Amino acid sequence: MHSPDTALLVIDVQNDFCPGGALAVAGGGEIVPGINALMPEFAAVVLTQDWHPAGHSSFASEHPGKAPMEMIEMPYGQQVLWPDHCVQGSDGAAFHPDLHTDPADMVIRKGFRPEIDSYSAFFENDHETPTGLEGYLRTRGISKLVVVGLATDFCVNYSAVDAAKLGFSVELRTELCRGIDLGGSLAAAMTGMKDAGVSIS
Ligand code: VGL
Ligand code: ZN
Repeated sequence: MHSPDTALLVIDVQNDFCPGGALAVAGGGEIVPGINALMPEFAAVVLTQDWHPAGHSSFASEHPGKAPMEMIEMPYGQQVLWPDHCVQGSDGAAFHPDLHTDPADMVIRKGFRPEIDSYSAFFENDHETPTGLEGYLRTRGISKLVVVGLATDFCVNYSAVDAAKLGFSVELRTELCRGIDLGGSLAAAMTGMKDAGVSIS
């Protein structure tokens, strides 16, 4: 059992990020049993859920002439264009069927504003619009986080780095994460997390 000030943060373990899904991460489903097994060790369990309206601005299908995995410049910076994924209420947006959701104290949804993407569990991709998770954790007396989930180089990375910047003590369990690895993004994410003070185990 971890101390009462430690939460497990489970990022985007949803059907669309698992094999067969719209934005499948290789081996995405493999991490589910290990994550389930960890849950009882924590005073708090928080799940995030990528939750986009149809026609979200991060979807390549909204940008004529653009293909998934191409980059564009958005008012808030560079944005990868994704295949349509995690559309609100769809099967793809649902949690992996084997993920234990009953132990979750909190499910936080992100990416619901049409004009901006949100990789991090804490801030949208402008790095300033909060999701409210920081306040939730602090008012629960949580100061330490163990982070797992999908995808290592996007939502897990952004969440872990933001958490460390906010002053949480953050540990990433790499065996319970899987990455997309787009043009070296996985190695860059690992370096970025280490530089931000995330402990990698
Ligand atoms: C994610 C790309 C787009 C993730 C979410 O969960 O890492 N990646 N939306
Ligand atoms: Zn998304």
